[in-house]
Amino acid sequence: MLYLVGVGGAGSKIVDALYQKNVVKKLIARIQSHEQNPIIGVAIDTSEKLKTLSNIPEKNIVLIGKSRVKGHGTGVDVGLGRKIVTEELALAMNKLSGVVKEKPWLVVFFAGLGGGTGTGGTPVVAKKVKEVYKTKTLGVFVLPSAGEGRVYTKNASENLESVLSSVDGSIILDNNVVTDKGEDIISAHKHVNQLIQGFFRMIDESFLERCLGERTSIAYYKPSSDHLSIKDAVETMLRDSFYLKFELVSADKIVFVARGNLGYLYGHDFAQGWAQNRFGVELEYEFYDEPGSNSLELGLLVVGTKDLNGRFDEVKEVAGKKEASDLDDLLKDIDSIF
Ligand SMILES: Nc1nc2c(ncn2[C@@H]2O[C@H](COP(=O)(O)OP(=O)(O)OP(=O)(O)O)[C@@H](O)[C@H]2O)c(=O)[nH]1
Ligand SMILES: [Mg+2]
Repeated sequence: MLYLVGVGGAGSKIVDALYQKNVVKKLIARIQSHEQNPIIGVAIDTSEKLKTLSNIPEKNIVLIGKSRVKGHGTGVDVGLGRKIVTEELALAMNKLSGVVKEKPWLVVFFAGLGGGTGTGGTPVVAKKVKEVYKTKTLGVFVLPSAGEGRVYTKNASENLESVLSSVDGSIILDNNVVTDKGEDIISAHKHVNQLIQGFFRMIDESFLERCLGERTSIAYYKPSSDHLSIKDAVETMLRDSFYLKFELVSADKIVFVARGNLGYLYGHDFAQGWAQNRFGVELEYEFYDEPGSNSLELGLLVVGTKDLNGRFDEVKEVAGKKEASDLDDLLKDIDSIF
């Protein structure tokens, strides 16, 4: 049994996205199980926005902190997020135990970092889940964009280690990589969520185990051409759909994943030699052949990220400048009044 647990606004929306486009159904079809519900997604949040989710079954959502924040979220208060989740852990765990019929083989947490609920709450739930179910855990975490302001960056940077160390392995993506390309934050959310959705639609249970004990990031790409060199596909993904700054990655290994008609792909040995020369890493293949299919979906799992704090120094600087320039604008406005 596989559990997908979203904590906070971003985490809940991502789990909801996994219920869309049959992602969960496709995963279920691949999981060797005789159980009726081998995969279950749960969303936990302090915001009423939970109720606007349209794909996850209503019985799988848990609104917490009603008496403290009245369904409005914590307002980027990590301490409050931690406190509410700690106080109402039983409520969240009851929801889980109501749906957990047997020991899960893996629990995957999803959260955006920088807000209060996901950042403060995820380590609390993750530790409890490990304690109760004695199971392996993974986290899919999204870093905030500098444009969201200093508080998000500060919260994410100060709590990153506590979040990452609360799970056995992680997949890390960064909204800031998308906003740096000129997209606004809403479309950054969309791109990142679609990437996660696409990637989870392709893989199977054993693939997720590759992330245990590792800090990783992923890419996803559905090519339109039916004849594709693997090297070009890897380059395209690293350029266009890899949402962690590549300079911060010291890849130990890159896994190229493909599902569909593998006859469309060529250049296997060439791509491996190229990856060795270009990045000094092994390029591994994980192929899910669907002969006769007329589609192909591709992904990358990049294993090994450097200390991510460098990323925060840079983002803090941008966030600082942005706030300074907002202040400058304000001062100018005030000046012009007098
Ligand atoms: N990729 C992605 N990021 C999101 C999404 N929703 C919010 N985020 C980002 O996730 C980070 C944390 O925001 P939220 O998840 O809304 O915060 P929260 O955990 O609900 O915390 P509070 O509302 O402060 O209690 C921010 O950087 C948001 O931009 C989403 O659907 N997808
Ligand atoms: Mg929220």
